[in-house]
Amino acid sequence: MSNSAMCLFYSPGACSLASHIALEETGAPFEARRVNFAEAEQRSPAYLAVNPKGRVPALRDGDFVITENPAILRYIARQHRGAGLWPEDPQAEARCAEWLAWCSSGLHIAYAHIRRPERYAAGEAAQADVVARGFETTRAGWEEVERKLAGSGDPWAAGAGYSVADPYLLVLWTWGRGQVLGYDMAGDFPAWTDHARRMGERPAVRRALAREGIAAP
Ligand SMILES: N[C@@H](CCC(=O)N[C@@H](CS)C(=O)NCC(=O)O)C(=O)O
Repeated sequence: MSNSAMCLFYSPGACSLASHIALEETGAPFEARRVNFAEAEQRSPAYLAVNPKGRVPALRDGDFVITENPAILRYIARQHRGAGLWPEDPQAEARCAEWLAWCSSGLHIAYAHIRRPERYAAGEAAQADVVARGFETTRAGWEEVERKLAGSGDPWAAGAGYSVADPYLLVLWTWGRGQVLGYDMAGDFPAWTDHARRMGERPAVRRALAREGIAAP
């Protein structure tokens, strides 16, 4: 366990919400520092000195800075072992790691094709194509999450025990509910919505959602 309070750089509703929830789950004090996307603060020299990639989340723990949600989530869990956020059982651990990898490198990226097509294509027509494909791959990804959760019979993503995979799934659930995707989450993704509602019953989740101004599931 580190001595100083960790500092999370986040933007409301962004993928950093997963790390934010994980920090709340530890029960340890931490600082939540908002990065103002509306003012492009993620590209300001001060923030680039923290995370040269210009993205959130970033976590500062003393002199140590870590970026990338899966790494941050694991770091938080490992630094606060007592919170039980990282499974001990090898298969549950592998399942947790599988979710983290898929959330960040598959599902998040599918969504980014809709939100940030300029990252993936230059011309207007090509970007429109990227967006259209993004809608398809995102929907397919969301449906696959639903199938997995519906078929697992477990309350949490990695099995019987809660883990840092669960907050990540909640972030994506809120994106599904949001204006860009506008999915009928309860109707089309009922198992995922049950999971989101279980999440919403956790005091740590409610605190993080309240701080970010996001409605509970
Ligand atoms: N691979 C990174 C992605 C982080 C990321 O793209 N974060 C978005 C918010 S969800 C961001 O900071 N966007 C700022 C921008 O694109 O300017 C991770 O998993 O942490």
